[in-house]
Amino acid sequence: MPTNLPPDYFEVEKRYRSATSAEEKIICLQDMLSVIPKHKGTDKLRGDLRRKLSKLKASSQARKGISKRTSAYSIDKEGAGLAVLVGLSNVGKSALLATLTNADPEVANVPFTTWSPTPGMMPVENIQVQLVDTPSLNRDFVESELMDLIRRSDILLLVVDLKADPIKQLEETVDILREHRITPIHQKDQVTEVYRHTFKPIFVLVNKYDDEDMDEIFEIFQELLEGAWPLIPVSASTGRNLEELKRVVFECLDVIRVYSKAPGREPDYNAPFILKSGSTVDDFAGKVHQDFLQNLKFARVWGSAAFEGQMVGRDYVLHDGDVVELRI
Ligand SMILES: Nc1nc2c(ncn2[C@@H]2O[C@H](COP(=O)(O)OP(=O)(O)O)[C@@H](O)[C@H]2O)c(=O)[nH]1
Ligand SMILES: [Mg+2]
Repeated sequence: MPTNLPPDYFEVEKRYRSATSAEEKIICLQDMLSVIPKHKGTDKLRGDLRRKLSKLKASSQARKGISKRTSAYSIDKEGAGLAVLVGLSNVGKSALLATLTNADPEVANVPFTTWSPTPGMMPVENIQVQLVDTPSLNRDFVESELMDLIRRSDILLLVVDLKADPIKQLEETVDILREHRITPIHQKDQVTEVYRHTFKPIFVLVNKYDDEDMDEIFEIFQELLEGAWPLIPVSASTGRNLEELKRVVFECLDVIRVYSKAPGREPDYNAPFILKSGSTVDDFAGKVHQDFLQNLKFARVWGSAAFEGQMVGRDYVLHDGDVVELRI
């Protein structure tokens, strides 16, 4: 690296390193090239940058040919929330998706078997949560679309392998995410430029916690981290602790299940409406049908109400498990 580069160059280079889209990278590379002084000492660097630039331009052109819809990453949100499995290779992301959902991803003891994201639906109590398996993170090649998917998610499940230096894996995974300004929500107060970051609830799934033989190793791992991370030890192979994982995911989504009921009829407990915690009768009416939202006179509530079938107004705050009869 030539030593006599102007400070502007390093500014742009920093932007380049944290750029997440090809377009952004192209702009940064062009800026870098424009601020580098042209002399013998910078020939090599300029050559490298030009090569990177033309490669990026070619691939972004090729991508523009395909419509955005066909991208494997344009996964439509379904169910009560979106949880994304991320981590280095071979930690068991695909194995977890396979045991937790109806999806059937390829699981293999070779690095980088998964090349595109695979969604599945994970039943949690009586709702479905969307779970997506992703290509293993690799510092040398991070797809911007993967980072976008992570930004769209409700929960990140960062998977590490308890049998293979989980501390190092955790650090490396977090570093890669941080390079893309994706920060765990519990570390928000450690960040100065808050507006530049996307904050996500992140849980560390400590996989391959197959049986009691792994308890001690897990305890050591836990002690070394000194409570800095919310950990959930699990095993995709034996199913150990997967119920706890589901419970945590459900709790983190911070949703309530509300059941609709027609006058004189029983509610359908298999088909809850999913609302954010703190939602009101009005929010519920909007989910059921626009007609209800516009013409609602009152509602009756069973569950959280002072007594069964109490009449409530539009701004009544609902609770998980409430049964609501909307009247127009
Ligand atoms: N012992 C054990 N092995 C596992 C577990 N989960 C996955 N594996 C193995 O780890 C390897 C990598 O799994 P895979 O799901 O493909 O990892 P990915 O690269 O993160 O998707 C495979 O050989 C799996 O059989 C687990 O809970 N316990
Ligand atoms: Mg995989």
